[in-house]
Parts: sequence; structure tokens; C-alpha cells
Amino acid sequence: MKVGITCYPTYGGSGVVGTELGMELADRGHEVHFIGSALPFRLRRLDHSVIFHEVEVMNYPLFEYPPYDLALATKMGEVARSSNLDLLHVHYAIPHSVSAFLARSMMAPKKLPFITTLHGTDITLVGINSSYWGITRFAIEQSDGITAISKDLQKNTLREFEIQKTIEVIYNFVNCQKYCRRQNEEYRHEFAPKGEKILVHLSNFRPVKRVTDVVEIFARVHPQVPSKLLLIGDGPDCAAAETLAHKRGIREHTFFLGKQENVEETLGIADILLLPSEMESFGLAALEAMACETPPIASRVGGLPELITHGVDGFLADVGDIQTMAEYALRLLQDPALCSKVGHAARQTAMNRFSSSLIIPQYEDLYRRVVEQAR
Ligand code: GMT
Repeated sequence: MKVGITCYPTYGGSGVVGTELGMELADRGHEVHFIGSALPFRLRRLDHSVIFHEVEVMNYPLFEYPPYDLALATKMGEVARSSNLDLLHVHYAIPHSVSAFLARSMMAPKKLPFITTLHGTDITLVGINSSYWGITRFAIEQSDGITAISKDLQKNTLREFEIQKTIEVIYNFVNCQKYCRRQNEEYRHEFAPKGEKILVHLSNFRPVKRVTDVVEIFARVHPQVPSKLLLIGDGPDCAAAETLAHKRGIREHTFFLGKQENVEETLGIADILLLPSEMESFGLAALEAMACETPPIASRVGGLPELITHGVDGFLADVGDIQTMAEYALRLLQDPALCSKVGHAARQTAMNRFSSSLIIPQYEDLYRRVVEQAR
């Protein structure tokens, strides 16, 4: 099929899912057209079956806010026409599904169905804001197919937006061949030259991620177990995390790695992942760590309990309960046999329930149904 994908190109889970999905689809013989403001940051290939179309937004002194969503809709229509797209698949409702709705309307009577995948904050934070509620609900209702990345998000969306249509749950996925344990002693040595344990966190450092909790947990672990903390990503709370690390006297044991393209290399050498988020509709970072046999310690919130079975393939604690999270971290780090057992179980969960080979066919099936229905 010929699929147009739009996602945020910046650092964020929905952009990662949209990008990885596009690459997986191309591997399976589809032609994928990314349409967006910039090249998605994890897009590692551009060739005859993965094509990028840049949306250029014309600015004008009259515009206080350049209308990106209109430029995107125009581009979607152009690409659909020139490349004969079968459908559009947009990730994150705002404003992508509104642009897709406009593009579909402009293309009539030619059919250009669109699918909206809801990721989390487009519903739980931004979409429910009164400035966006009405248009978000409209665009979701207008979608030819709607998916949510967890049952929790499906339930929240149905409740908050009183949606009458079916919202299918298609879980996030991980490529278990690419994401696996790494025996890269040289890389590990860069951070932990004396064989210290490695804790890792991966996010966009937004307040919802509670990155300062990560530092607080590490501040409780470090005195008991020689260890290092690796922080992957960047965002508004990066400075606060660094200040706190100074205050707690652990700055020299904390590495701020910034945005990274190949996160699997770092996740694959870590001992545990910390994800103490306020809200997480799925928790892709936890899944990627699990595929690498790195047990996650996360908040019992949103879709995380659908991914992590407490005490089996990771640990869950209440939001903000840094003491309990630190205790789970110590339990794992002080008992290598337990850590390895939980790590193996985590990999099994990733392979048996969330591997790309299981999830991508679910999207393909949805594409076929949506195109068929549009005809
Ligand atoms: O706020 C974020 O974490 C970014 C956001 C996004 O859309 O980029 O992440 C959401 O989508 C991810 C991919 O589906 C999920 O794994 C995250 O759990 C979800 N974030 C939240 O719900 C806070």
C-alpha cells in the first residue's frame, strides 16, 4: 500500500512510534511517505520506499501564529495526489487529524481515508483543554479509523470525548532484533569504569515525566550500591534535574546524554530503567528497556500496568513514591540473580506481546479494512 504518515518529528513517543511504524511498513513492502515539518529524528533510511515531504509554512507579518495545520493539509493533499496514496495515518490528534480531515475533504470525490492514532497527552492533557476539546472530538469522530495505544487511553478517550465510534487498541511495539541485551563492555566502561551498576532514564524531560524523582531515587540508591545514572533525552526539566543532582551530591555520578538516535545501545547496557511519570498512556521507554532485558521501575499509572506485571517483569509503585521505587531498585541491584530473572521475563513480555512482528500486521489489517470501507 501507499501510506502517508504524519507525526511530530521532535523528541517524543508518538514521533518514535510513527517513524518506527513507517520503517517497519517499508520493510514489509509498502511505500511510505512521511509528511511533516522536519525529518523525524529516528528516521534512519530514505530511499524509494521511504520518502520525506517537508511542509513549508509561509510566514507573513499579519500572522501572529503561522498556520502550520493548513500548510500540512495542503501538503497532504498534494502528496496524496502525486503519489496516489491509499490512506493517511496520523499520530497524535492535534492538529494532525484536523489537517488530515481537511486533506480528505479537498480530495473528494477521490477517496483519501485517514486513521488517527491517539498517543496520550493529545487526549489526557492538551485535548481536554477547552481551547482544543471541540476540534479534537470532531477530528477523532471524523477519522476513518481510530486507534489508541492502550486500553487505558481508549477508556479515557471514550469518557472524556463521548466518542460514538469504535476506538481499537493497537499497542505500541518494539523491534526485538534491534532492541536486545548488549555485551558492550567498552561502552559500559565509559560510564562505569569500576563495574558500578547503571540506572537509566529516557524521556523528553517534560514535567509529566517527573525527572527530579529519577534523581531523588538515584540519590537513595547511590550511597548503598556503587552506581551511575544515565539520563537520555532533553527538555524543560533538564536544568532542574541537574541542579538537584548537584544538591544531592551525585552530580559527578550522573551523565546527561542529551537526545540520542540509537537509544538501544544505552538501554542494552543498563541494569534498570526508572520511569516515575505522573502519567503515561503506554510508556514506550519501558517497553524498549524491557526488550533489552533491562527491568523497568515505573509508576502504577495509565497504561503502564498493561505493559508491566508487578514483581514479574518489572516493578510498579504509586506516583511520587520515590522511597518504594528506590527500594525496588536496591532489591534488583543487590540481587543479580533476581535482576537477571526479571530482565529475562521483561524480554519475554516484549517478544510475546509487543514485538513489531505481532503489532505491525494489526495496522496492516486496519489499513485494508479502512481502504475497503472507503471504496
Ligand atoms: O508526553 C509524552 O511523553 C510524549 C507523548 C508523545 O505523544 O510523543 O508520549 C505519549 O505517547 C507515547 C507513544 O505512544 C507513549 O509511550 C507515552 O506513554 C505517551 N505519554 C504520555 O501519556 C504522557
